[in-house]
Amino acid sequence: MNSKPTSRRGFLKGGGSALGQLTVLRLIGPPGAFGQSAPEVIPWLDQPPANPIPAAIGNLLRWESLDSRIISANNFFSVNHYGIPANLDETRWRVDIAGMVDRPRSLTIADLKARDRREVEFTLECSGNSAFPFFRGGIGNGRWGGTPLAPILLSAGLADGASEVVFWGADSGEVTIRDNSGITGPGQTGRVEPDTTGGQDLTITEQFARSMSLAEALHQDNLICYELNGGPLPAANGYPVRLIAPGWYGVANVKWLNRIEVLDHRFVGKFMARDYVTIREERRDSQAVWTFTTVGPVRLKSAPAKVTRQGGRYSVMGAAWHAQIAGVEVQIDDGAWRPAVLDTPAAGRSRGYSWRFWSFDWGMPASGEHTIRSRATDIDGNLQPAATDPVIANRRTYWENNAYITRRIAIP
Ligand SMILES: Nc1nc2c(c(=O)[nH]1)N[C@H]1C(S)=C(S)[C@@H](COP(=O)(O)O)O[C@H]1N2
Ligand SMILES: [Mo]
Repeated sequence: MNSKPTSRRGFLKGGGSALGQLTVLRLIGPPGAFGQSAPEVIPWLDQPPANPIPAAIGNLLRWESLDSRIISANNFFSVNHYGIPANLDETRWRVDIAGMVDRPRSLTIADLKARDRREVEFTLECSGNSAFPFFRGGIGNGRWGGTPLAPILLSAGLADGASEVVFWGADSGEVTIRDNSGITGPGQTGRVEPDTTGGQDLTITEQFARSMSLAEALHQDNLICYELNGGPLPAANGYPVRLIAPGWYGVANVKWLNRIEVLDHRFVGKFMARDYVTIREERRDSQAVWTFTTVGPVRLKSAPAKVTRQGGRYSVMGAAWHAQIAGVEVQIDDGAWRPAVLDTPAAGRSRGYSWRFWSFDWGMPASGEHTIRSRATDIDGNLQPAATDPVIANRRTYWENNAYITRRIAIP
C-alpha cells in the first residue's frame, strides 16, 4: 500500500468502509494513535563507562538509540589517531596518483566530482570495537557517495611490477621506533634519543597510511568518497575526501586522502605492520606458533541493540553485519538458541556491506535480571564465533573481536 498523503486522500474520497479508513489511518498515523502506546526502550544494565579518549574517539553509537539503518552524519562515530588535520580546504585539495604509474596525476575535488558517481551503503566498524567496556559503539552505517577508484588507477597506467597501493592521509603524528641502534647521519629528520636498553630510539613524524595489494585496490566496490548520506563528509569523517573500502575494517578507510601511491613492494608503515596487527598464539604439534596478520577484511558479527516493551510484551531488536546474513539466533540466560526474524537487507551493491536488522519476540519474561546474546550465520555457512573459539581465544592483541556480545537487562 502506498502511504503518501495524496493516496490517503484519494482512498478517503473513494468512500471506503469506516473500518477500511481506520486501517489506513492506523498504518500511516503517528505511533501512539488509537491508544496503542509507542514501544518503550528498556536501557541495558551494562552501560559503557565514559570514553576516556574523546579527542581520538567520538560519537560512539548508543545502541538503544538505533532505529534506522542509516546513522546521520552528525552522529557518525569517528576514530582519529592524529587528530583532525587543519586546513581542510576543498578548493585547494589534491589527491595525487603517484608512484609506479605511467601518467601521474593530481586530482582536484572538482575532478573527482566530475567522474561517475556511485553510492554504497556500508557498515564501517573499527576493528577495536568491542575490545574495551567503553568501546562498544565504534560502528556506524551510512550511504557513502563518491567515484570508483579502479578506473582512476587503471587510467593512470600501472607500470610493470606494480603490486601494492598506499593510501595516504593528510594527518600525521610523532611515532617513536624503538632501538634504532644509534644510526645517525646527515639528512636525518627524526629525533634520536637513548632508550632504556642502551640503544637509541628514533622519533619521526609519520603520516597516516594504509595499503592494499593492487588486486585488492582494484576491487570494483572501492570508492574515492566525498559524501556521507548525500551531504559532504563531516570533518571528523575525512572531509573533503576519503577512501571507502567496503568489506574492510575501519582502519583501511583512509580519511583526508591526499595521495595514492603505487609500489612494487610491500608497504610496512605503522598501521600496516606495527599497529593493527593481530597476533595469535597457536599450537602445532604441542609447539607454540605465533601468527601475525594485518587487520583487513571484516568478520561476521551481530549484537543485540535494544529491548523494547509494548503492551506488556517484550522484543529484542539488533543488527548483524559484515556478510550477507542468512540467520540470527538469540540466547536468553544461557538457554536454547532461538531464531530471530530478519528485516529486509539493503539492496543491490550494498547487500552484504550494510548491516541487517533483526527482531526477536521475547514475550513476557520473568521479572529480574537477564542476559541476552546473539549470533549470526552468513550465506556461506560461517557462524559468528564464541569467545572460546580458537580464532578469538588465541588472540593476544585486542583487534578483530567478533565474538558474541552479551548484554544485561533488568525486567521490572
Ligand atoms: N587519515 C586517517 N584515516 C583514518 C583514521 C585516521 O586516524 N586517520 N582512522 C581509521 C580508523 S582506525 C577507523 S576505525 C576509521 C573510522 O572512520 P570514521 O572516523 O569515519 O568513523 O577511520 C580510519 N581512517
Ligand atoms: Mo579503527
